[in-house]
Amino acid sequence: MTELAQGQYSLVFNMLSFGVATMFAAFVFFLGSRSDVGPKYRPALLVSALVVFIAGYHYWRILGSWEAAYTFVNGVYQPSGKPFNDAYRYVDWFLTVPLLLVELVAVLNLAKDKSSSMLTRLVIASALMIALGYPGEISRDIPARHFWGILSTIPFTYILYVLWVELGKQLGKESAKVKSLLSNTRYLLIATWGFYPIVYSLPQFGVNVAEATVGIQVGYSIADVLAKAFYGVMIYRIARAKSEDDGSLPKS
Ligand SMILES: *C/C=C(C)/C=C/C=C(C)/C=C/C1=C(C)CCCC1(C)C
Repeated sequence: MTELAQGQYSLVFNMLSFGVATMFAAFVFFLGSRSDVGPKYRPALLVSALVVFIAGYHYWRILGSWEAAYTFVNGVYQPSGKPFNDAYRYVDWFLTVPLLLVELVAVLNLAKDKSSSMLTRLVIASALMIALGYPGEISRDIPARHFWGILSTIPFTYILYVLWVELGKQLGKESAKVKSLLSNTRYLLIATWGFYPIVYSLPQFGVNVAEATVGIQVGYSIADVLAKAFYGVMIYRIARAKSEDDGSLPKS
């Protein structure tokens, strides 16, 4: 923990607060729009709602922990002595990352045997990725961050491989509209998920402690909003398009 300038402290505070607002707003949207899609696709929207609810709760707790960790003295934010709790974020990821993959597989509505084998592998790999990243995240020791970061990248690479290769095969079976939405969603997922290891590496790039602290909180918050709320909107659009294709769209 180190002293932060007023602007640095406030930037993190505002991003976390934006996180709370976006996640809860997305929760209301996903729940409310379930009736816009065919019954087969509703579970995917329910999972989207669950993800942003869990994230909204954790953002609320992270914001509280951030406030408690600093006191404003002589124009700067000094560490109050209470530790900032990084574990909320990792507990959040541990729950939401597998669920984000469930969302994607659920909206595709693949044959049962195919989807459950793919899901099991994706869920195990994502849990490993988060669990291996955590010891590095809470360490300010550079070699330790490298070590855990590299271990965590192994399951991460596997997830990208499954999404690219196995899901790629699925693309061919969809209508042009669904295909283009799915392809954009896949790019969104890869771009946003790829952002996390970069943010994680800020201390390794020699950024000073105050800037790394701010960069990590702001970077993860932006990535989370895109990877959870915005991604959920893409899942909703896929569900809409697929309902149109198979005629399961509710008549209005
Ligand atoms: C909603 C939260 C999401 C989508 C979080 C995703 C997190 C990752 C893809 C994290 C990956 C990491 C590595 C690949 C190596 C360094 C450690 C991590 C955990 C930051």
